[in-house]
Amino acid sequence: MKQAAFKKSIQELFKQQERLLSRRNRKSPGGNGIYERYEFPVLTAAHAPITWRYDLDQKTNPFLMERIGVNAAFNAGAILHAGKYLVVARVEGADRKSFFAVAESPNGTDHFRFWDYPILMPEAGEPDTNVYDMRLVKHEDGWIYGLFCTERKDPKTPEWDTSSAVAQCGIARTKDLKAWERLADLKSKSPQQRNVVLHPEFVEGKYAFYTRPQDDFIQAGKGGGIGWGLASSIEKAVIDKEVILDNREYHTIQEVKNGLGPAPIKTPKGWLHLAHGVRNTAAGLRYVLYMFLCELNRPWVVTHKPAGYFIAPEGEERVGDVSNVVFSNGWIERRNGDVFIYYASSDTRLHVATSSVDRLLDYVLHTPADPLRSHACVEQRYALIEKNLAVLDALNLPGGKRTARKAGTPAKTKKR
Ligand code: M1P
Repeated sequence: MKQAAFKKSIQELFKQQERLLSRRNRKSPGGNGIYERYEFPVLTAAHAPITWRYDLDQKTNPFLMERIGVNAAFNAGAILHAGKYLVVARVEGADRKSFFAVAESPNGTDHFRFWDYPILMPEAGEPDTNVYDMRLVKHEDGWIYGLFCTERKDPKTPEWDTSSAVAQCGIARTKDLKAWERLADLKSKSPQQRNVVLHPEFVEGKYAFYTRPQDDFIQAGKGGGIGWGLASSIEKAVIDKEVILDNREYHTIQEVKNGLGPAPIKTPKGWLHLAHGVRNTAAGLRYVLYMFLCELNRPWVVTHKPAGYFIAPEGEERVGDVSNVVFSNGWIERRNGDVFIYYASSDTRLHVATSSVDRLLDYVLHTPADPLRSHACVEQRYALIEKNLAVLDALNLPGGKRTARKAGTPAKTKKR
């Protein structure tokens, strides 16, 4: 290839990517009144800068090949910092290793662009094999913390077992999301820790953590869930005692496992939480998002929890590297009370959904809890139907109480 043609090919690469990066994202029509989805994902593998993937030197890459591919950009921590919407995405290379990278948007719903370099997270003690799923927290101590999963091969497994890993919680802190100080990994009594989140305020003068103290031993309905524990130090955080705040439970969306999403939002009614629940199906695990509310003064006490899922995979979200998954570890509360929820689908891409603290509180406070039995669920629905039919009558709208038939009641036939 002549030098001019090579240069033109580079320009074409940038031009094509620019179309994607500058694409406007609009709210999808419809919705359920709780939140709005958006037309396009906000971040994908194709958003990764050309300079991270291609060798642009004609001497060493005469065919202008992608040299270090990016496979996915998904599960992202999120923060509003210096007026910018920032997400710290889990970027996965073609080599399967994940790393963190900051992408910035002026409005939180589109025009996300990665910063020039991904984060070179310092290693602490034993090197991490893989790091992923950062939760960002502006703590009242003045630091921004990033808590993430650090995975290493399990040293106790026999040589033939090349997939068993030990997952623990890595902790790093920063003031600007550029310079990161790595602290010691969290120590707890659990052999595996994932989905660990730092509470934004001190509790009893200590750092408070949401944990997930369980093995990856999957057994429906047997203990485990989202935990809560305190540590005196953040530099060498040790949790001696964990209590379970939200259990796994038989025949619910979190039968197999659950884990907290982002750090909670403080509201006048309590700490608002977003989490993921996992159940097993014939097609494999299904990950959905759910919400709950905790007491302000005792953040480990759940006061309200709507039944079922808040967001489940829909349309193209259903398919990806790990299909039938939605996962969220980041949301942003704006000053006006809007909430931008960043959720990833099928371990492949990142989306946004928008709502507000008022709407989310209404959802959490007034959506009925899971009564845990089909019969009780139908009774719950009957109460809603009865109420609605009366409302339709009162409003003089069709479909009200006068014309309604209960299931199983034979239709009235005209006498001949
Ligand atoms: O593949 C789905 C998710 O699986 C793990 O989450 P959890 O530990 O809760 O099961 C993580 O690897 C997460 O990144 C991934 O999205």
